Amino acid sequence: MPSLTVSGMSCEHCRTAVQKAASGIPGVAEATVDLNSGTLTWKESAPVDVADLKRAITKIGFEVKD
Ligand SMILES: [Cu+2]
Repeated sequence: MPSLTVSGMSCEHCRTAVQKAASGIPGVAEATVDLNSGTLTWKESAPVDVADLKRAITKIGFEVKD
C-alpha cells in the first residue's frame, strides 16, 4: 500500500483528522494512520494525486515527509 510519513500526530484526534482529510481525496478508498510510526497508508480505488493528498494534510496542520 502507498504510504506517507506524517509528523505532529499525537493522539486519536490527530489520527481521525488525518484519516478524514486523506479520505476526502479522490481515489482514496480507505485511509489508515499508525500513530506509533507516524504513517498514513491508503488503499486506492483510482489513481491518487499524492501532491493533493499532501496538501490536504498540511492544510490541517501536520507536516508530511516523503
Ligand atoms: Cu492529537
